[in-house]
Amino acid sequence: MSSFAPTSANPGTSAATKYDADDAEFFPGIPKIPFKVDAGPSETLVFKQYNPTEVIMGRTIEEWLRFSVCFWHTFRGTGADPFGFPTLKRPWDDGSNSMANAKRRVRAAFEFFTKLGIKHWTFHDRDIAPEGNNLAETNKNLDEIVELVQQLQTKTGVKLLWATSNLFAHPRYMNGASTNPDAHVFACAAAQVKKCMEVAKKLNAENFVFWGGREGFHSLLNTDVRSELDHMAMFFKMALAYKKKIGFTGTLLIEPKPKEPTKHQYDYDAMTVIGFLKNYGLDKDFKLNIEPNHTTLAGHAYEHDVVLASAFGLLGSIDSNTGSPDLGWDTDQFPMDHKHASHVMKVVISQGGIEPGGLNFDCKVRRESTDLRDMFISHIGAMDTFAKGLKIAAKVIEDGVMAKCIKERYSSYKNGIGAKIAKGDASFEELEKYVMEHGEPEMRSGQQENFESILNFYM
Ligand code: XLS
Ligand code: CA
Ligand code: CA
Repeated sequence: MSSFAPTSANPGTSAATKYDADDAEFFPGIPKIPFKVDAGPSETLVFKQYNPTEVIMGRTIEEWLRFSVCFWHTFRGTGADPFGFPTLKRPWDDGSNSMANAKRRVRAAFEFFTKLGIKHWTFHDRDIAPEGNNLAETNKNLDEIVELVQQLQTKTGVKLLWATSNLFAHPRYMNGASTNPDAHVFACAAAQVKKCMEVAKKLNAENFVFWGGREGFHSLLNTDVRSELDHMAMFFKMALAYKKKIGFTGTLLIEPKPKEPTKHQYDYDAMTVIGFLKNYGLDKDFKLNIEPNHTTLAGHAYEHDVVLASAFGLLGSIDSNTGSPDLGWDTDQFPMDHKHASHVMKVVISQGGIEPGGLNFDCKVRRESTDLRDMFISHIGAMDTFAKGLKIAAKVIEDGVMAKCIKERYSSYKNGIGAKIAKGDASFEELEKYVMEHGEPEMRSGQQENFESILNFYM
């Protein structure tokens, strides 16, 4: 998660005026990115794999992938880290919290989406508009920016994949939002989500995300975990009630993450969230937004939570990024690994697509990647990675070799005693009798290396 704070790359400058004109160009010299079949390795501003109109398994690549740019990293990220000042200087951004600056960022973003050919975007309420001195002022700021956003969405055809409320940056949320021990803070979070949901409806958002960065604890000593979880469930119930009341049709998504910024977060991983939703009777109305960088932080394989969420019919959307395998924190890097992408796309194809969700690039360029071109190159590289991952996954599925091996591995549940177990018709007594009669099972190889070799064939 990067800088949401108004730290500035070039504080105090007001040289941004040339970007205030309606027809200002923010990325001069960068064309609309084309697909080029025979591009060489150093041609970076072209797609080499992502041909949006190519049809794979009955759908265009664009329809399968539903890419989205996130506003926070790409248009609010400054490259600041706990040890160093901002490094990313965007010429239109004077670092101020002014409305004029907020508008320039939004207009720069829509030029970026259009040149990249990405049809979706995502934002936090507080990324796009500054907080005012009180809730009424803050809402007014948001309304003003949303007007502009609405015009730009209409003009460009770019849609809002999801909106979310930033319930973690403001000091009032230091002890949590819906899990805060102070009910007054809970009320602030509720008021904020209420407004953001109205905005989401106005902008035709296809989903609405909840990420609980401060919903958790640093110490069990001062924490009543059961009350906090009950309150969080209550919060989600109110959000659902309000969604229905205003007729917002987007899917509600919860995004798991085990830690960072809080030591322990309640939405630890996919199975924890699924258990929570089932416990509080929310599993019919919420799905999951899975971010693989969070999955690996939870100690699982990259694709683990995508697989688990999908297995329970709850995979709603994906924040397609990656961590660094040799680091233990949330680096939000652009995904560049074909094998990882193919694992994810295999799940997406198998569940019949990710719509109304998508693949949101919750990714930031490294603080050392300071050129404006790097913003494009990073997205292009990740889009090509997922396009290739899609093609690999489609081949794996169409060939059916792996599926056949898996089917064979579980074939004992297809008839006889196995079929009875699977149907729920068997009992312990009957199974004991079965073992008495049939003795020890045969050793059956798990064939992990065989599966790995088959997958490598398609890479
Ligand atoms: C932080 C999360 C966050 C959510 C949206 O780690 O990834 O960015 O996606 O609040
Ligand atoms: Ca993250
Ligand atoms: Ca995310």
